Amino acid sequence: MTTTFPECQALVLIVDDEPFIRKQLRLSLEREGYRIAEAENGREALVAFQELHPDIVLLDAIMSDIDGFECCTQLQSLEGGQHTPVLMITGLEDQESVDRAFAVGAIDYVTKPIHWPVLRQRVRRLIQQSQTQQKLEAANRELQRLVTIDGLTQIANRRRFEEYCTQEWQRMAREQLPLSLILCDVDFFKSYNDTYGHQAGDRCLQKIAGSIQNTVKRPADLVARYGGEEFAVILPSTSIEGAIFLAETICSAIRNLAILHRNSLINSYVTVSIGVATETPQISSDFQTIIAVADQALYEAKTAGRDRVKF
Ligand code: GH3
Ligand code: MG
Ligand code: MG
Ligand code: MG
Repeated sequence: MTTTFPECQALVLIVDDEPFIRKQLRLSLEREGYRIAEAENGREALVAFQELHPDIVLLDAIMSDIDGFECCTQLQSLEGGQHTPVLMITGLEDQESVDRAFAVGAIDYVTKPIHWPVLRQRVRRLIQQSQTQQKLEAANRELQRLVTIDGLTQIANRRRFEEYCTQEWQRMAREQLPLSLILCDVDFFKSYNDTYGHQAGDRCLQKIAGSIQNTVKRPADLVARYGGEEFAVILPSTSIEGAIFLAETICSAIRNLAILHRNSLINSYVTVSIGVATETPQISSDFQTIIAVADQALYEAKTAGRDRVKF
């Protein structure tokens, strides 16, 4: 009884200079349901690999022009090359050839004449392993995203903020450039929740996060949710003047969102208070000092009447 494998939609690239071998491989693997592409030398294989992104490469060792070993070496440096299993199928049985095949990146090795039931299982297992590996890597990337993004506002979370702050603080110390920090706190937000409900409060935070993110243009600048209704912007290589300008832009952008807040004690809309700090770090120091300075400025913005920037 022949079973068809579930991963059979996979594309197999067969590379061999002997047409008869290619034909045999094609027929037996097509029977399993795999899709097949062929190349008759190393050069063609490299082109086909880049165009077709196969799930596995079955590679002959001895071929004219680029041989299997050289081909395998070059495959590793192509996009997706590290993730695609290469199975060497060759008449060479000596230890040196086997060692060399593994050294250049082949993941498995079978010798000719081909033992078909074994080849079938090897191909199947290599494709399965590679698919599992890719799912795992995708899951890891998603996990990495989830641990650094705030679920409510979809901007960086506190963890990411601290990570990035540490990194940029050290970079600015090395390059002796100023790092600026903006701390932004929503005014009378407790009473906003009390007036409109917690869900409306959540939507308000989403709008504010989006608005801050929109005002920040440089890829190196990071907008983060620093606490409940507090946001932070890290601005590497930015002077105090640049940071104040951006803070003023954020302050008026939030005011101009015109989110109604009838119990605000200063006007009828949601506003924010902002503290700004700039420092050219010393190698031995850490970023807590700049946070303390920005926090103090934020406190001054609050006590001076809110809806404003202090530094
Ligand atoms: P101030 O102008 O002095 O900043 O007054 P405030 O009311 O904003 O300050 P306070 O720190 O007393 O209140 C912050 C409020 O933010 C309290 C808390 O319920 C609310 N808050 C924090 N996180 C969230 C959240 O994720 N969703 C909602 N809806 N509210 C939040
Ligand atoms: Mg050959
Ligand atoms: Mg607060
Ligand atoms: Mg507040």
